[in-house]
Amino acid sequence: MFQKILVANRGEIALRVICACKELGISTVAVYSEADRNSLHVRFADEAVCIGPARSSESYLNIPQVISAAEITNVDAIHPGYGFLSENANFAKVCEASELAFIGPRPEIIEMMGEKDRARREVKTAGLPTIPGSEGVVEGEEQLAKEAARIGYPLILKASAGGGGRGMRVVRKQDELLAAYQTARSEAQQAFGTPDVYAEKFLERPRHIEFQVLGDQHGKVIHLGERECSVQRRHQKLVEESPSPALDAKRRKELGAKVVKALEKIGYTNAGTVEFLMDEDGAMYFIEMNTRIQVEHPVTELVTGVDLIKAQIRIAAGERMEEATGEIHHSGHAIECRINAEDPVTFVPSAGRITTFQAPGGTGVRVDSAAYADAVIPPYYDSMIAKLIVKGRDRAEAIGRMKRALEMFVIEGIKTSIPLHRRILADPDFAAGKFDTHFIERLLGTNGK
Ligand code: MV4
Repeated sequence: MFQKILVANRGEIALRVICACKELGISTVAVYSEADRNSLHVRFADEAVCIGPARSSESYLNIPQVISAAEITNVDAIHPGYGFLSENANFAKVCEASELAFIGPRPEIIEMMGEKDRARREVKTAGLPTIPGSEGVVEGEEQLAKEAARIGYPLILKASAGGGGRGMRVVRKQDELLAAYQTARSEAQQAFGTPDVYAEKFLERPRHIEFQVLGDQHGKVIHLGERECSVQRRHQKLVEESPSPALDAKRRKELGAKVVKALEKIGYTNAGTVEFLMDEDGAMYFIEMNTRIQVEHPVTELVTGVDLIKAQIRIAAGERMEEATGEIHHSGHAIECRINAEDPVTFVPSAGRITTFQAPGGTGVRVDSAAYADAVIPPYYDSMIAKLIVKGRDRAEAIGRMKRALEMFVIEGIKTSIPLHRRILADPDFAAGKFDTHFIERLLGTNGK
């Protein structure tokens, strides 16, 4: 097992990784930017190294600085958290070359899943259902016309190097096709440095459901059920839950088995998430795979009892996973609300000093946060300041528990999304589990703006 791990991240996830290390008896090294000197991840790590100015490109994204900090402190491994360097195949390669274990999948797998059209092809070959679409990248106008005729309308053009909602264009009729293709290519070139796009049939009102997986370095893959992530605004998830109200035990078992088989074929290791869209008829199709631990991992932890960060560390250290998928016991229902430092109406980020921070507790309530009274929220990073996660015996109990926890969460000095979450939890369609990815637009009576 590792003796010392460097945590290449900040905020709640850095603290979460430090917690797992402490429980495993592993020493920790925090890295921090000049804006994060007084952060809790710095306070609770055994050692801390300042790696640069506030701007992430000069600190948390600065590979030479992170590797130097790892070498100076003589760590065995690096946990990248989510965001920042977590899905950077080059960083994983540099770690390998520096004889530091990267706590995540192998670089070739990160690369494969980062090329979205390639990921789609690979998982399709490995047996997962994909949305009808082009065979890989659309190479030129001739192929575009052919693919569009085959797929039909509406269709969606997606940047191969995109993901998470960036670089997409919906095409509703043939006379828009060519212009959309050209715009999509130039936007992809601008944003990602490659113009490659692929095409899929566009699903109008999908639900977003994702499977959590773990793979060890001995060829074994398991899944830990799914998370429902349809409640989002502009591709930022607001509420996640497990299990999904839209999936029954039979379908979970069927699709879960396909996911496990596909990832064993691919040779997937460490934690990962396989994203699906579910159409109005309940059919599910692969869209993307994320090769990192995700923000919403706690809902899976609460319903399975598995500590996913510890699992990641053990797997990276070469341990074998003991349980099979069928030996993971699922119980109850978990919901997470992402609390952001932002205006609940305009969604404008709200940086500044937190004056009051009274987090709720009690039965079935977990708060993952690095915030505290008197902390200053800097304007440079993601606006998420806390995750409020609850567990109940069933969905109704979890909703009741979340409502009371939101009522008892007091944050003053900055604006937060807590009032928006209270509205979501009070909505009859949310309570009935009847929603899709357009739920927030309908709730706000806007198109998500
Ligand atoms: C789609 C789609 C409809 N049809 N693909 C957005 C994020 C990226 N992971 C994929 N996305 C979508 N892909 C087809 N063929 C609709 C979306 C989409 C979406 C997906 C998941 C969660 C929220 C979303 C919000 C708008 C659009």
